[in-house]
Amino acid sequence: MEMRRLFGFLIFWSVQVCRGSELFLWPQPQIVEAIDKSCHLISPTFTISVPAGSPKLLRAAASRYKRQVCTEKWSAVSIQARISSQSAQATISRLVISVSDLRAGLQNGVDESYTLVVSEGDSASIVSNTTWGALHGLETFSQLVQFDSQARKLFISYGVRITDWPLYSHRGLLLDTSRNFFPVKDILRTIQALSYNKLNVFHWHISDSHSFPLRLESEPELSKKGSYGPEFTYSRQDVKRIVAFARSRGVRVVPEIDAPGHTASWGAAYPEMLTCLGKMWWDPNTQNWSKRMASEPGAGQLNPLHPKTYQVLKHIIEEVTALFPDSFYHAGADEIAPGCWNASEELSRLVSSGNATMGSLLELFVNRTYPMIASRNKTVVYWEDILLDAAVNVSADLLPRESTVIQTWNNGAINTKAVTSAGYRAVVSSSDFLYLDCGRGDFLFNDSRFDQPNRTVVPPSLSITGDDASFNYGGSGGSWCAPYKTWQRIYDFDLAYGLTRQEAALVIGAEAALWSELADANVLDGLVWPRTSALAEVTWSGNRDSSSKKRTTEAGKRLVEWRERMVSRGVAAHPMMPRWCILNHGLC
Ligand code: CP6
Repeated sequence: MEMRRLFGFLIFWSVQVCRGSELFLWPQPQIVEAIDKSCHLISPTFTISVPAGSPKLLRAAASRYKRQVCTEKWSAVSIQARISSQSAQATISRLVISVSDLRAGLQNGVDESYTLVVSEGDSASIVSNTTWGALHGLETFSQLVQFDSQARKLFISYGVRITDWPLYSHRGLLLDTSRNFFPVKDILRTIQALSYNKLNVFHWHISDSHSFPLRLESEPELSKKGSYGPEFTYSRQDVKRIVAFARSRGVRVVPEIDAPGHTASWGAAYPEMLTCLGKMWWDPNTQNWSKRMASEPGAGQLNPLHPKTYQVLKHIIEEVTALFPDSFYHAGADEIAPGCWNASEELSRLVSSGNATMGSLLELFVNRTYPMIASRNKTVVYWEDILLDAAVNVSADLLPRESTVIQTWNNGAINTKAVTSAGYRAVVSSSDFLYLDCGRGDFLFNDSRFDQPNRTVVPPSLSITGDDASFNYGGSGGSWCAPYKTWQRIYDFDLAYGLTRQEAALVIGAEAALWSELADANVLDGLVWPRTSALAEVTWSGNRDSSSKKRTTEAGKRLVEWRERMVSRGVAAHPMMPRWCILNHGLC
């Protein structure tokens, strides 16, 4: 009897260590303590319990994640990492969530931390301060689970304690729904995937020069005339659905109605409030035809002297700030074209007589519109151009630092330094690292050199890159911001490069951006994932290991598996290598 017990004990220990106990978490948590590296089964009666008095969204999340865990189909593809069906002995039958403050709202800076323990008996636990931290804990828990397809059993890596919190409070993705339309279901899938990656901001670049897809009660003409058609619009109901879906996944929706530039689409309803609508214009300053930006139909710019401008904006701001509960409202103000305001006789006369400058015209616009937004209790987000554009900018005195956030996009890290050294909070969207649309040459343009008689080969001289450079169809998707930003480049990016400690503290986070001149729902997932996952880790726990070395190679091994897991969850993420490479080496 004694012998049998001892024998059993030895067998127990010999199979206790979990083959392939490597964890494949994304983003990597801040602190992972692997206590005994064993693996357990998920019990067939597995349940997740939430605190009494939990909001509906936490109860819904618990049942969503229970289903996610119990129907998991993914397991590590790498042979070395694959889990062994022999090694599990005990089961996990419960995940218990406790939250100290169930009422904390979803907003910038809310506590998102959590502690996840899977090492005590048959019960795992998540302890967090807020609902939002608990959601992250659930996601991490689900990533500990794998399915052994041979044994047909669910395994969980056991013996881990994870203590986790985000490095940056603002971690997002911009999606442009003006150049091409994205159906609601694709937006919902994207938001779902944001939450898988612990990203917490969906920056919705709703309108631009090409189309105005948002149906507003107070301004129905804008989308009626300015959208691509009724089937290419978002109703108020659509917006509410998107906002509620996002909130239940810990994702904020920040709306952007870009103005005063990038507004040609408004002109379909109200041509009188725009300058330089729908045509190229002669810029007397540069003595040249103005450049069209971002494949614009003519950028279109709101006339800061026209009363209609403020009447329409008042309606838009009132309705949009009410429709979107988030405390951030993005007001745009990027790429204001002096030539477009000069195209108006009234404006150019004012400027040439010395009674106005481009900057003072913008100040006029900001003085009228900023209070409309701030009075609705919103933090106003602007593109960096409002302060840094040499030709058209406003004096910093105009923008209160406590209620303004500046989103940078030019000049690598330099403009982030300019903005934060001026005392503003910054969201970093450097086009050199975070623009997902760059470096693809598929933009349709006319080039008669393709149509030569007897043309049978593509001579090396017909360089698409060279043509791209000479064709002015704007940045997005074309060569202007080439090359294509690889996941490695994104992962390698140091958001606060060259900043003092004080400046760096003003960087609240970053956003990857998908401008949609060359993107629609057909290619959405592949352009966004897994590259935005790279940013997710950079903003959640950083791109360095504990000895401050960049951890790109290690991250790559996890990211390859994370890409597979995202695909198994219905996100059509771009492949990173041939499956052969994942199977045999983990890397090729
Ligand atoms: N649209 C708007 C765009 C861009 C910006 N604003 C853009 C500019 C340059 C590149 C990519 C995108 N298409 N409204 C700049 C913030 Cl390379």
